[in-house]
Amino acid sequence: MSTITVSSSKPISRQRASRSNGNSQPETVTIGSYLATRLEEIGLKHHFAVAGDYNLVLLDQLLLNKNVEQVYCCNELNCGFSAEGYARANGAAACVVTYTVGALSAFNALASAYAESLPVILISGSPNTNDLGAHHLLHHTLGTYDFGYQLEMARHITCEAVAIRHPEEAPYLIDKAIRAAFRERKPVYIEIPCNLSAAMCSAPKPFGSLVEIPKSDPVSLAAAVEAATSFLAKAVRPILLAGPKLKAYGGEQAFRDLAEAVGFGVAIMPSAKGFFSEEHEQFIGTYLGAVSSPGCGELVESADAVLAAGPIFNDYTTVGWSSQPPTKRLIQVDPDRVDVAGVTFNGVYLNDFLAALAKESSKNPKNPTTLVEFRRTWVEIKEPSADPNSPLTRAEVCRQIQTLIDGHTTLIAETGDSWFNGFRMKLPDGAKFEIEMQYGHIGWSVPATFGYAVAAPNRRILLMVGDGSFQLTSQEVCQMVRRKLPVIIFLINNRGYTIEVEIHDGPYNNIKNWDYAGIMSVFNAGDGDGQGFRATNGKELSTAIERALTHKTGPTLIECTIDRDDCTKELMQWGSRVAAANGRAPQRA
Ligand code: DPX
Ligand code: MG
Repeated sequence: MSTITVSSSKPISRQRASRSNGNSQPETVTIGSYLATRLEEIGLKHHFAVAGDYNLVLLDQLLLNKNVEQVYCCNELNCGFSAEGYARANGAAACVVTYTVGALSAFNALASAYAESLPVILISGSPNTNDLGAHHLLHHTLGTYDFGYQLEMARHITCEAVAIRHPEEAPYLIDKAIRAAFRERKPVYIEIPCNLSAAMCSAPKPFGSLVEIPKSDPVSLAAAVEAATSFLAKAVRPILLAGPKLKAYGGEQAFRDLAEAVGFGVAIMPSAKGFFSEEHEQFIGTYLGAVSSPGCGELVESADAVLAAGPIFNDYTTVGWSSQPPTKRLIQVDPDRVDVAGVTFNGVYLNDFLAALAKESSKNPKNPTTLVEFRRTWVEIKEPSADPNSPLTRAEVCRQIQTLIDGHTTLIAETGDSWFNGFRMKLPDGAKFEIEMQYGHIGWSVPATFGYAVAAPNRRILLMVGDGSFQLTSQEVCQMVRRKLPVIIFLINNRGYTIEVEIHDGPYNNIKNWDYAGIMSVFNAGDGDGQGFRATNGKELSTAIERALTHKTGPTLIECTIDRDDCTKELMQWGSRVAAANGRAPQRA
């Protein structure tokens, strides 16, 4: 079982103690101070915030803890996505917003954290407890006497939602929510009335260890391992498939151990890119049905056994339902259950199962059949470099970005053709890849990149984002300027929603052009040091990249202008299949 042990040895600022036990440890602290201590203890060095009168006292209280820095965002949607990005780099995150006008915007990002299995803690200020039962109408609400709707809404997009209504309950409810976030790898919601943030509650007691994932039922685990072992032993051409849930549920190392124990070829799903080394000798590529990387799709689809660890088989990842592995050939390992050819074993956790199966499999001979076949058929495809003075193409942009990716790089790919460009990139060991493929909210990547960069300032952070996506959340680039983060943004300006063009075209896919390179001077506004460049050919792009690499005091945005129809062939094929799935006739009764 993997655990996070919470440190209690670090100096922790506890404020406004009313009583002391004589050991300089206060017996009571403010609720805001209690929360700050817990955020520090779970490993946060920052939390994200947008101010509003329902959370101002809470923000004051959080500021008193000098070990967790308050980081500001332009709006609450971005604040939530910044926390989501921070959680990707740091393991968990928190953001603080005001009631309804703020929280309802943050909910969209919280739903993303749910879909993407990230423990994000959303804290919302809320009305004064004196008003709750007093038949008072309050600002920032629906203009009714109902103050419970926000909590109710939060319940649908979190694994735990709590509202503090009395100081005595605060320690219990805060700890309950935080533990749930770590246990379930999902977001949680904590509501704190504006008059309780500085109210006193019991001081934090040691947190001990945060149990990430509960222990499997031993009988069920043994039965699942036995069934899987005999299923795989009978297979002639078995394959392993790494899925996007592998990382969140702590299974990366066990998956690698399993791969090495069985010797099969190993494919990854696109949003599991980076979860299994692309330099490993068993790596056979990215599986995305008909648009898989060369040589990979055929092998996965002809395999007689596929063990998929933490997969998400949705309409996008199955390319419009054209490539879901059939149940009778599939072992599907989910976070808390395992299905072996349609037989379900419950109470079995992903990391336990993979570790136990690796141990058991190491007793049997390896089966490298799919790996041998891959090596026999695989041909490396190299993108040739373009004439530096001819108009910029998508392929040339990707070729140049690839040269920047080393073991300290994180590549973040926004929804759009950036997905497919990202899938094609080769990741050396140590490089990371971030994508929001289950939720797919365009605009996610700009604030998520900001949050990621706050958490990981020493990585080289590259963002590939389309023009349409950028228009949703572009303000957050100003926070990169404010904090002098040397993120490099490749803004692919193809004058529209090209992915939608490939699914179903119409006038709604054309967007207003912006001066994207020029936007940086708006954000610099006299005291910032961001750089903006426009590249219309390969030479201009390489010059802009050179300047970006030496610039350490702010972000660089490189607007890459390409033709509206210049997209990957994968997007075209994928788009037509997704369109066919969307266009199916209604079922008859
Ligand atoms: C939409 C998408 O310019 O990328 O490469 O040109 O497609 P490409 P852009 O960023 O355009 C993105 C656009 C409009 N999706 O093609 S993917 C629908 C959509 C969504 N999320 C939200 N609204 C609409 N995914 C919040
Ligand atoms: Mg576009």
